[in-house]
Amino acid sequence: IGYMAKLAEDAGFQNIWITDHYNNRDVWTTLAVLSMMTNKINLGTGVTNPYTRNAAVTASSIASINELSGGRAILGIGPGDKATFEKMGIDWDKPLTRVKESVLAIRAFLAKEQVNQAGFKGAQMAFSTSKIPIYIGAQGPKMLELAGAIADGVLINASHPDDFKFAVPMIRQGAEKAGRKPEDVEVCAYASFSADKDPVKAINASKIVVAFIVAGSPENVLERHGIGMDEAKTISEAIAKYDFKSAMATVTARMTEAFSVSGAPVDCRARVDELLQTGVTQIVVGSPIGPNKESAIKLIGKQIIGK
Ligand code: F42
Repeated sequence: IGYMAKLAEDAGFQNIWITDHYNNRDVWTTLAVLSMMTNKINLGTGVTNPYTRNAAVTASSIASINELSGGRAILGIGPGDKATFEKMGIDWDKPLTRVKESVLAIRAFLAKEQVNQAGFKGAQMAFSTSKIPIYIGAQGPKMLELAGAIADGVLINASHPDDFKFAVPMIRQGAEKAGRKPEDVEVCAYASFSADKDPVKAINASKIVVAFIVAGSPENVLERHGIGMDEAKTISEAIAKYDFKSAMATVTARMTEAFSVSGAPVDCRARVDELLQTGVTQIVVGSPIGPNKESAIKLIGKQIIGK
């Protein structure tokens, strides 16, 4: 991962976002290593949550990464992944309230204030840090509005302009209601991205990721992209049986178009431009990146970022 991070930094990427799922590699260990192996790229949690980690501990962790990296840390935090919480025996109680209270508490911790909110009773950090931006991972209308009201940025799991035509006005509404300028909130498209010189290879590489997105999408999102519940059900059933081959075979062109930015660099660049027109300000190159990650990072640097 250190090698890939350095490659991304050299290719001109500005931020690295590391996911937080209990069953995958630990986000803080990874960010600590990346802090030491990179020089200028920003490093963020994309995204952690207030259920598996206490907000005071999260404040200490992100402040430590900020110190290790020379001020390059960004905290991404969201309500978390419901499916994994069920398996961990964690109650997903009032996620909106929980994210809001945690963001405000973490901000207070990072300002070295004594914290007496969100259940804390006078807790306080013993060390100071420079300002760390806080981004919220959001999908639902209320979470998007909350992000507009209190966050420095919002990370949205989507790849198609239509999803941002829905999301951006909600973020702006949240910002305006809170008396902020909409442009104070960075809008990041956390996209499933796949680039290759050969567009067919690029699209094929995105299919397994797209299959999981289709299976996990709510009905209104599928409807927005003209995908039937029956089609999604076929894919979910194949995934439930670990039959990934059938799941991928059932992924249609409409699905890859809706749920990924994939193709030759020129196709990806055209989609990036469309996304930027909806009010998106940052594109996150998410899984799979490309059929070959290493060459895709270089290709994206040269032919997409550099254009
Ligand atoms: N989740 C992870 O666990 N790990 C990751 O690495 C990760 C990355 C990531 C990146 C981008 C991104 O957009 C999301 C990402 N996620 C990741 C998922 C994220 O944590 C959330 O699961 C995802 O964004 C879905 O959240 P959501 O914005 O749809 O919010 C949920 C909670 C929701 O239902 N929101 C509703 C809404 O309209 O926004 C509001 C619900 C509400 O109002 N609840 C009330 C409250 O107080 O919370 C209570 C209502 C009641 O009656 O109890």
